[in-house]
This record gives sequence, structure tokens and C-alpha cells, in this order.
Amino acid sequence: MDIAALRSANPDHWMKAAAIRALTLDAVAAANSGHSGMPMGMADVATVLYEKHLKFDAAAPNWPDRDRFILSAGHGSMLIYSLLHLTGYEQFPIEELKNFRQLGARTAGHPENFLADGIETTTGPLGQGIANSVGFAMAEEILRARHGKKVVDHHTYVIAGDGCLMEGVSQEAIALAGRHELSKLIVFWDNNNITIDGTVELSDRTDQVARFKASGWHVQEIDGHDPAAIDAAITAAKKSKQPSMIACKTHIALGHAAQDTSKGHGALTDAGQLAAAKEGYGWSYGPFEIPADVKSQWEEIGRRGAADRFAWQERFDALSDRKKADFTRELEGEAPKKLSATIKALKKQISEETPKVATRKSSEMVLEVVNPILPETVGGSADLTGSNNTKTANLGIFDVDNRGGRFIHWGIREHGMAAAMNGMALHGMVRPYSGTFMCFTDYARPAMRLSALMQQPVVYVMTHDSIGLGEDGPTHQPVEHLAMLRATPNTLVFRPADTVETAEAWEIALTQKGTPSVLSLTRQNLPTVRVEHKQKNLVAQGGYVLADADGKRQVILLATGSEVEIALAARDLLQAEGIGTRVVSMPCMELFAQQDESYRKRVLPAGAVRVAVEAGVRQGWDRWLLGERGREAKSDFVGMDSFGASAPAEVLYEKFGITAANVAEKAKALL
Ligand SMILES: Cc1ncc(C[n+]2csc(CCOP(=O)(O)OP(=O)(O)O)c2C)c(N)n1
Ligand SMILES: [Mg+2]
Repeated sequence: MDIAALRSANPDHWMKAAAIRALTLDAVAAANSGHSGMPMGMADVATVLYEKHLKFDAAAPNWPDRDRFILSAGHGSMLIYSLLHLTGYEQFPIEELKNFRQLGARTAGHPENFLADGIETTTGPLGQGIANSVGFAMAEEILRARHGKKVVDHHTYVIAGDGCLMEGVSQEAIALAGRHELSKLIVFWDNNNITIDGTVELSDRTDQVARFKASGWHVQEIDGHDPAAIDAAITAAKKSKQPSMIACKTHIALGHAAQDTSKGHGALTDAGQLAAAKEGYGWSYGPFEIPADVKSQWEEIGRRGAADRFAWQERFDALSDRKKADFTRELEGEAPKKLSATIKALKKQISEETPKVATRKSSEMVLEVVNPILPETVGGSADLTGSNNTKTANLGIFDVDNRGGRFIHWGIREHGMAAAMNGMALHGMVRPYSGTFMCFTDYARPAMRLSALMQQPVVYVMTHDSIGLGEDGPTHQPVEHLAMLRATPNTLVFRPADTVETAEAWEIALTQKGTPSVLSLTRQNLPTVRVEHKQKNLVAQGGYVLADADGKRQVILLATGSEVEIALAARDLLQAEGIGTRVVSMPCMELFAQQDESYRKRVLPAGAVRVAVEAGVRQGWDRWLLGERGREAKSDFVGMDSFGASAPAEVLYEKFGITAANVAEKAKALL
């Protein structure tokens, strides 16, 4: 690569881009770890994007109508940190870059959305960013339909690497974006032909241009170091009616001894090679030193969007008070005041009517009353709409000619669905929920983990949540999933026992601001167990006494979801023998753990034996069975310790011993 020719062709551009390259080399050297090559290779694309196209104002990182920039190739985090510093984001003084990858710094190894404004999403697990971007772009379309072009009109830009495009989730994302003609989504592919193990050909020979075209994308191929070509390609991409992919031929670690090799992917810390690279750039400044003229050019870029923002503010101010209030409420993620009364009214009605329905149906009954009062909800299903019961009347189907539609047919793409929901939630003003079978949590799991890490209140509607789904058999019967979800930090896992608990769980999920929720729902019908109406949301306590012991309390039965009915029947058997038995419904262990110790002790006092019943593995139950200090109670567990089988649900419950008789036997054996 003739660096001298690049320098002399566009000297102004060159120095701005060189600032990114130099900061990257300096920060990686200071941390003695990180990834140098990608920011060095993509510095030209990023410079042109920020200088000429990206709509943003560094002084107002959260301006709602800003363009979104997503660094899907998150290992190249020094690219975004350099941009945020250079353009003058208050949270990114040079000290942050000097502290790259250190405890407490905003400049974590990979970009973390919760550490700083200007980082739209957490990336690092390859493929997530490009899949998030589909949700960002869908949210923009939906909000433009709802609030109008005057206040919602922005683009989503993504930088994705070879790794992002190899990950399977990228195919789900590309297919969705193409199908929905998300024309304001523009992806730059860092086409450097290098990954960690070597050249891309080691493991891939995909024609990426043909692949994107086949999914309905507008595709261009450019030299990713030619500023004029980059500018022209972005201009053309913005005009396209399809999502755009710009294949940018680049050189990883441009200008360094490791250029064009997989060595250039990682930390380039050799002092001599670093100095030589900088010399080649014509960059004669000390570590972390940016000459004043270059810094001021970058800061001007950081202010470029201010005029747009002021104009936007004027248009916003001119909206009716009602529209402004709606917009602001959605932006802040506040549930409307009506939500609580609506949930209470439904609970009262259900306690009186005591329907026997599957909790997936209960969830639909809740959504039917909630969706009309929460315009920000966007529902969906991964091709199981009729099974997940996530579609309610008058939501409308999101489509090319119905951008205001609030139901999304995700197709058979659980991972892409979950990642896109993250994007929607991160975009803001949209509250996404979607469903699949509980067992296919596995397919969505990488993005579900990120909902939790990124503190996004996405709602996962996971139906068919045990062997109770019956004949579809063990491939479809979750066994270990509740344990895995409960093991995930910052995740609320709800397993409601009836419609009343389902309504309470939904109310909690829809009022979260920083925590995702998983609703674990049955296929099979369940009786209403909450027959006495209570205004109070009992699920909010995580666990509570559903039926207390008659006489001296000798046994406490704990259960969730479909097994609460079984616990109640076991209580009848035990009480008939004069054994005082309490039943605790435990719809959300995480919320129960958050209660005061005194409350937890009132629900689970020492002295009685305990049996928990749940059609899943035991893992996660011991804290409540053994007692919080280890050996407070003699206890046992009735559940699954193998995969399920294909048969009618009642047969399976018998076969695996998840029956009232067995629960009662186990309790008696402990006495
Ligand atoms: C899901 C996932 N798998 C593996 C990794 C580890 N990893 C980080 S970067 C990388 C190679 C990426 O290649 P490419 O996207 O071409 O980046 P480049 O080397 O060009 O910077 C790998 C395997 C990861 N971050 N995420
Ligand atoms: Mg690469």
C-alpha cells in the first residue's frame, strides 16, 4: 500500500483519519492489549461518515433524531472511542483513552452501551451489532409512521467485519432487512480478507455481494481508503430504496508492519513498529497528542449537526402539547398511568370468572387489554404466532406499506428476532415483546444474554414451557431452560400459575426500565388459582403464600406455573391426613430474592419440611429448599432429571412422577 500516495491525494482527510490510527496505536500500546488493525483499516470510512453524513451533535449525544452508528465489529472499539474523543463528546476526554481497558473506564475492551452516551449498543459477540441494526431501523420506521417525518427521520449505519458476516445471525438479519426494505439501514463491510486464524479463504468462499443482493439489498463495492469513493457510495446508499451494503476493500493495520496479516488483527505494541507506522503517516506527535488544527477540525465535525438539532427542536416544539407529551413519555420509557388500573380490572374479572386456560392464552388476554393503551409495544413471533398468542386485535402487521404495523412476523429466526428486539429497545420509544417455544430460548440465547447485560427491558414470551406440551416430544420440551435463565444476571424469569399471575407478571415486565423479562407460559390449560381478588400485585413479591396450612404447619410446598395446581392437590391429600400444608407460589425467584429477609422468612419459615415441584431440573431451587443458611429444612424436589418424551401431557406427568400423590409421598417421607 502506497501510504505516501494516500497522504498526498487528500492531505486534510488523511490527517483526520491518521488521528484515529495514532490514537488506536497509542491506546492499545498503553493497555498492552486490544485490537489495533480494524480501526486502522476502517479509519477512512469512519472519517468520511462522520465528516459528511452522520447526523449527530456531540453536545447532545441522546438527541432522539440522531443517526445511529453501530460498530458491529466491536473488537475495533478504539475506532468508536477515538471518534467520540475527537468529535468532543464530554464523556470522552483523552484520559479515557489513556485508560483504555482499565477498571472504571468508559473505554472497556469492547463497546458497552451502559458505560457511555454515544455507544448505541454493546458489541463484541460478532454478528450482534448488524442484527441489532435491523431493530434500530425497524423502530425508526415504526416511529416515523407514528410521530411523523418532521421529528423522526434518521439513518442507521453499521460497520461489520468478516466475522460478523460469517456468524449465522447475520443471515437472519440480512434477510429481515431485505424483506422489509429497510432503506435507511446502511452497512459497511470491512472487507479486509483477514480474521484471527488467517485469511478468510481458510473457512469461507461466500460471494458476499451476491449474498446481500440475493436478500434484496443494494450493494456497492469501493476502495475503502478513497474518501471520494466512500462519500459517493454513502450518498448513493441514502437514495436507495433497499437497505445498502457497501463493501469496502481495506487493509487491516494499514501502514503497519503487520498490515494485511492476521497479526494485524490484535494488539500491535512493538514500539519500533509503532514509531515506523506513525512516521509513514506523517504523524510526528507524541502518544495521545493530537495537533490543535486536527483536533479543531474534528470538533467542528462534532458540532456540524447542531443546526439540524435546533431545527428539529423547533419542529418538535411546534407539535401539539398532547403529541409532545406522548413522545416524551415514550422516550422516557414510562408506562402510561392507565396500565395499573387496566391490569387490576382484568385481575378482578378473572378472579370472578375463573377461566381454565393455558397461560399462553392468559398472556394474550392481558395483551388484548394492554396493547390498546401502550402504543409503544411492538409484538411478534418467530413463525409461531398462533401458538405464542402474541398477536392481538388491531395491532397491524409491520410491512413495507404498513410501517405503523405493530406486529412483526420474524420468520423462523429466533436469534435475529431477539437481537432485533434489543435494537428496538436500544433505539428507544419502542417496547418490544416476541415469542417462540421456550425450548428455542437456546436459539435466541446469545441476544437474550445481551438484553440483560445491556439493561434493555425486552420481553420474551416463551410458550410451551415443559413436558406439558406433550406429543411434540423431548426436542421441544424444555428441561434445563428455567435454570439457565435464572442463572443469568439481571433477568426476571416469570412462571405464572394462572391468568391473574400472568397479568401481574406482564405489569411488572412492562414497567421495567433496565431489565429484560422472560415469561414462561404453558401450552396446556390451567385452572385459575387466584380466585380471591387482591388489588396488590403479588407476583411483585416473587413468591407468596397461596394457600396456608390448616392446623399446625408441617409441610411447605413450593411450585411455579403449571405445577402450582399439582401442589394444591398435594396439599389436599396431606390436609386430608391431618398434615398442615402451606403452598407457596413462586412465580419469580429473582423478585423473591429481592424482598426483605423478614418477608422471605414469613413465607418460608423454618420448622416445616419443604418440597418444591417444577417440571424442570432442580438447579436453582436449593436456596429455597435447604434454606438460605443451608440446612434450615429437610427438603426434596419433584421435577425432571432427564429429557422428556413424546406422549400426551397427562401420561408424561405420570411417567416422570410429577403428580400430587408423589409430592405428598415425598413430603410425608420427610416428616
Ligand atoms: C461470537 C464471537 N466469536 C468469536 C469472537 C472472537 N473474535 C473476535 S474478532 C474475531 C475475528 C474477526 O474477524 P473480522 O471480523 O474479519 O475482524 P478483523 O480481523 O478484520 O478485525 C474473532 C474470532 C467474538 N468476538 N465473537
Ligand atoms: Mg476481517
